[in-house]
Amino acid sequence: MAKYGTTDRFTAGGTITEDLLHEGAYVPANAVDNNTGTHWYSNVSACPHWLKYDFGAGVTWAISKVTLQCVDGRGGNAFTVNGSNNDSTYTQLYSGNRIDNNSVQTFTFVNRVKYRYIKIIFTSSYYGNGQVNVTEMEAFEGIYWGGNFLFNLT
Ligand SMILES: [Ca+2]
Repeated sequence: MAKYGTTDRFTAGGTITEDLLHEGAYVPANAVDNNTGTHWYSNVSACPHWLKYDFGAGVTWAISKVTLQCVDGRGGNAFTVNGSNNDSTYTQLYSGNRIDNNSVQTFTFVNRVKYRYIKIIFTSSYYGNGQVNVTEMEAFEGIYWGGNFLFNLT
């Protein structure tokens, strides 16, 4: 069994941005404020829509686990998780689908590389017009010791 850190690395300490201007007051920061009563809503337009989290200069994490919580029938469906250290070239770490609209879902994957930027790209939405909601998202790293994982990550 893989093990993961228990500290959510998507916090108020970094910077979160989006692909296009969000709807209304539903700013990207609402997706990482640990408050399930606040929400990010993408621009009302076709996918893809994305949220990008910058841990900050000199801060990197080998993210291996992401949780996504959506509401209001506008959850993202197909999505990818991507990492970068220059915000230009991204490596895809995970590709999958959320199984329904409104539950908290956890996605794990093998990644041994520490990245400063994590971008989650939604390529389809459960909502007809392509708008995507994220109420909360979290990111956790795999656990290291001496530069190696302590366990089998399969
Ligand atoms: Ca929130």
